[in-house]
Amino acid sequence: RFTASQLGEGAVSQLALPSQDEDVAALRRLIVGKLAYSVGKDPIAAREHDWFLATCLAVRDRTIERWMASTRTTKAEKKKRVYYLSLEFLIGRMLMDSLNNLGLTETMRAALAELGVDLEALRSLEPDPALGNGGLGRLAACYMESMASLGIPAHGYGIRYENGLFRQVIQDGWQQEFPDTWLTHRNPWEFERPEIAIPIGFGGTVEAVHADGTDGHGPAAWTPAETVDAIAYDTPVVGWRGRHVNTLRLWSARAPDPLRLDAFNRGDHVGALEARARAEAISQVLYPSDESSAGEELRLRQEYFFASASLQDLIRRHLDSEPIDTLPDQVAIQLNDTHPAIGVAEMMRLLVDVHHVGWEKAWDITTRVFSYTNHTLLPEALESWPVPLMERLLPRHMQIIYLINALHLDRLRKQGAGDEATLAAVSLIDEHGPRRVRMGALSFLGSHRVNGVSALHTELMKETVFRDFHAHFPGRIVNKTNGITFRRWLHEANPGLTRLLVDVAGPQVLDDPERMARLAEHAHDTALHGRLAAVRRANKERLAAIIDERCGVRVDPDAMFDVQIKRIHEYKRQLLNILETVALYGAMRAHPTADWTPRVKIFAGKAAASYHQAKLIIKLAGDVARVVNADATLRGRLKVAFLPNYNVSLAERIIPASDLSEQISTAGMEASGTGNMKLALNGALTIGTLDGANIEILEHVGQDNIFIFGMTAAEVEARRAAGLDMRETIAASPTLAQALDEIGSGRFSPDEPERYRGLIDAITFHDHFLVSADFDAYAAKQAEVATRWRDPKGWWTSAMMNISQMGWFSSDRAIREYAEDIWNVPPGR
Ligand code: 4GP
Repeated sequence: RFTASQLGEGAVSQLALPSQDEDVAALRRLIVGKLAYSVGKDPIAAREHDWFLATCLAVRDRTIERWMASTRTTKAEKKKRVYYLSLEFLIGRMLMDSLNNLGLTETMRAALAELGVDLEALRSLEPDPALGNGGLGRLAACYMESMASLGIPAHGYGIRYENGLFRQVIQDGWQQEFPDTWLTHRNPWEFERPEIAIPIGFGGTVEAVHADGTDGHGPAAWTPAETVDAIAYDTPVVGWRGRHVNTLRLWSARAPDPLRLDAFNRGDHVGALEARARAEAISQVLYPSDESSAGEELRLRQEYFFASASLQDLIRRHLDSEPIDTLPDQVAIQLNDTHPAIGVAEMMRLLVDVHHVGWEKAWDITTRVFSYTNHTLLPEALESWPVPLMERLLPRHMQIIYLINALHLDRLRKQGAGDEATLAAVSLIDEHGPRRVRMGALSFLGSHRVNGVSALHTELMKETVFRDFHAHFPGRIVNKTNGITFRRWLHEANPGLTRLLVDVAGPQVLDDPERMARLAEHAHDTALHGRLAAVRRANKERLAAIIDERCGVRVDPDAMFDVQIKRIHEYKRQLLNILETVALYGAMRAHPTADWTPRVKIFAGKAAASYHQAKLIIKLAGDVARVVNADATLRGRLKVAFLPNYNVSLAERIIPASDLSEQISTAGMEASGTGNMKLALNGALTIGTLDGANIEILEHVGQDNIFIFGMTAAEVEARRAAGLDMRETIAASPTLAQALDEIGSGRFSPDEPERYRGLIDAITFHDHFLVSADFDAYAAKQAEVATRWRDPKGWWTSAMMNISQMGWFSSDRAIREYAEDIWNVPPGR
């Protein structure tokens, strides 16, 4: 009933930019030129990968003039710049994103077709740069895109990891980690800047310059024992409609001397390279966020390396045209979590020691420039560094931190906050046990604004980790609920839905997502339901093919696709979902002829390499999948699939094909979530707890269009205080008891019946994540979901309501809020 174009063949940008695209022939000539002169290949000999490189280089060419124009305007108009410091940028593939934002997708498709090359084939050749672990890194990427789209002059600063997040392979049900070699075929998007080599020091000694009368506030001379160069690599980030282009500058570590020639000539070939290997290790691997002590020193080296390089770089840029004291008028620096927090001390060092600014003035500049985003309340993620490590690696910074701390505590004492317990709570040094520097406290003190990423999370920050800071610095903590870029997560990922929106709300919807609200007026229109269902169906067929290919599982695209995609973590409670799957399976076997709603349970996500329990949960998902998928009595009405190697491009395939979005974290633990937004934007209904941004999604879509269950954050707190032995709870729920018993007794792991005993015992005797406590509420909600599915009119009405109300969750809205309340820059178009 629907045309190919309604179902999403072809690019969305074409709708808005029908004629101004440059012509196909010019683009074709450009590609052939790139192939010859930059890749060095004759078209008759070129392989697909050569065409890929030539195409990317051609697209990159199309951004250059706009890039330079953007920079020129920023300079000429002395616009304030935003610097987004992040150890992670989970940018994903860039070809389709750039084409889409430049309005060139269809022109490119035609140009390549004339050359006998298929754009879709090139799209899948692109490596997916995984320079981040999860939500925090993906948020940084969405924000970079939105800042460019809004025309806010911005630079992202991070590390150019040779190896991003590991590639996940499931072998025998277990997760295995392999290096992710995204750079082997060269990266066509970046410009290497070997001339920008910024020296970064480590270790060594410090001497006061004029010790007399400065009370420790004066400059010091630091002589590092070791120096590593930070080399810049720049990638243009093009905004929507190509109007503005910003820069993502990633640093690569290089040893100043490639080898020790004397050692090499003596025959010690490996020893000659040792210093180099040590230096370059800094940008070798993305650090696994959930690990703590192993390789602690390398992590600190990474953090200081990129923070120092970025600050030196931005100060140099500022001093090209301005004196140092106008820095806060021209520069806003956002710390993406505490990873760049050492930047606060580094800024003080650069100002006081290098640029000869007095201490007070330097502190004033620092706090006006910096602001800090917190992304998690999990204690293991709140960074702190052992004082002896800091003293050895960053001796001058340790002095500076002591002085910041002394002045801060003095000020509080003067204000009458004398009691030592309070002072200990807000000290930069944690004195419980071996002394450590608290990076959250340093970030807080060094910033004029500290933000959480959802309304609930921000309130919890005020009540928990930053309670004492909040009491002394009221007003500093603000909320900035996360957002997602609709260019990638709607226009590119779901062209069929985008066309529908354009038809209903007009092409302006592509620029103004709040216009999606117009869809609400048509929420009951059954013809539109049909069209939405057809778009979803086409997306599900594509996903079904992927599931078949990667998991060897055949699924029915007419079944409900029930999806949980995110890092594997106990607080995210994939286990709750699996338990309910086991319970459902039991019920289906008990009543095989009942009228069950067909479901496909889809999981994807990586576990931190050292996180045993999370890896066991992956194994369990696989074990349950094997048994369920092989059970013919179900007649295909329940299938379970764990899709390996979850990454940005897989998310782009799964999300538009999802019917049900699982957002079931223990309340109070998921800071915000952004997958929840992506799924709702694409019309999936959410089953979720009152956690993170789920609460705000509920407020937008209304309680009839979302399935909320379970304990609130306050109830979780109370329950934890009352004790976590769940034997009574389990005894009161026969369904739960049976599911636990089946897993614990080896029904799904006959080869090793005791495999899950520990997992089940944990839930039974010390259920920190309250899986048991929320099970019945969750299972009951799932039954409601199944009933709603059987009423297509009700289901699609809710889906339309979800889509229509998601405009607010655009990262453009979030960035405008940062611009106004935090950075003090004009909020852009
Ligand atoms: C994540 C949070 O877990 C997630 O709720 C949030 O949406 C996201 O940051 C972006 O703010 N945190 C991390 C992390 O990824 O490494 O702490």
